[in-house]
Amino acid sequence: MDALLRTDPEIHGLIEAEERFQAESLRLIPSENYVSRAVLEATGSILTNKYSEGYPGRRYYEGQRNIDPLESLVAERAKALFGAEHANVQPYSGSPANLAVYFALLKPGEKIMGLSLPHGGHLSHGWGVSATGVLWQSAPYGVDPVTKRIDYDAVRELARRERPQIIVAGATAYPRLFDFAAFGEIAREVGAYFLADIAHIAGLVVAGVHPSPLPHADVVTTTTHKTLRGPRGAMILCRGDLGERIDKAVFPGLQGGPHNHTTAAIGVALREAATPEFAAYGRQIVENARALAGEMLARGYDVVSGGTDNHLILIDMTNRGLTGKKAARALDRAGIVVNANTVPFDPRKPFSPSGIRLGTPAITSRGIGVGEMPRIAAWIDEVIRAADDPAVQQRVAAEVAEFCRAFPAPGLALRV
Ligand code: DSN
Repeated sequence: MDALLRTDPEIHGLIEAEERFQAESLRLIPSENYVSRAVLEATGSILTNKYSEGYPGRRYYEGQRNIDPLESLVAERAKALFGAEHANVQPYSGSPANLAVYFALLKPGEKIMGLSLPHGGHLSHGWGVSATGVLWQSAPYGVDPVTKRIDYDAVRELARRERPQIIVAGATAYPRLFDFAAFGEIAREVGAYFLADIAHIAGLVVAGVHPSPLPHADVVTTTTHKTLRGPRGAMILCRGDLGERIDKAVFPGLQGGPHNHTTAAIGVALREAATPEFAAYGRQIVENARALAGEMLARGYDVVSGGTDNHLILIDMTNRGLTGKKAARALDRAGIVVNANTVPFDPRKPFSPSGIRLGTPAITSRGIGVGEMPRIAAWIDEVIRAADDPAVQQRVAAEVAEFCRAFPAPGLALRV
């Protein structure tokens, strides 16, 4: 980054410091990852210079001789990888992608039925403070109070009563598999569209370790930067007959020009994801998460739903006598990066909730395996027990940095 260093040493310094932090810390936020150098190169390419409002062959600006084939190639890769009839690769990120789906398929004031935010759903699934909960009515479903899993009979009953126009299956903090076939049946029974938001699990779907929502869903949205290990962006996959409505909702409905550098980087990530190595990576994410959940359970932690089927683990800290925020802050000081998270039926507010959320996609990208999970769990436990002890946090941070040296993260230029 020589030019950056010469032009703007302040920004250069912050990026370099962040790179060192990413290299030397255990990144356990389940929505984060380390992209490859190839993805970074495409993201940082000259494609950022070009405007391309419209779609391949139907643009509002000239000079699309390279952009049209690029966008078509990436959309074809998306369709092939997920088995979709239509793909739109222009959404800027996950929330705009979901907004575009509602804008395409619902009239204002119609009803969205998604997983409630404190039970693991996403803001953009109709939650009140999101535009999706302001412009449309919302009838959220939750998880079962005992099992902390989705009760499909309860979802069916709610759908029959509420008659939503769209049912959303997807989550940011649900550690169990989604039964997409069941959601599809319920949606068809009540005459609703079925949207599967697979932002968190797209890489697991590609790897075959989570069932695919296709062909049960009418529309599938995903971000591209979580388990899929691409740049910050999103895609909408849908039935062929809905393609035109979805495309119109993205542009001109909600967005201007697509971010072509991101589109290219999504293409690179899709190519990487179509390899046997990526399938092995997806399997390892889940094995690591299961092993880490088992280690935390063995240390007496209240792992929500008793374990995990995917890449994430939700832990209720109430029985440890501290809030999720306090635990997450102590871990951060020790070089272990997680986020505080609500747990189902949380009596606390989202900014200072009862739980923490951990995930294994990023550490798995470093080649960290099941054999290392006892050590990671022991560090987490030690720091949480010493949440008020900076000396313990500093010592663990040094140990974590040393450990990370043995597992270089993909994409980082810096070798520590
Ligand atoms: N912010 C994402 C996550 O962390 O799960 C969801 O949008």
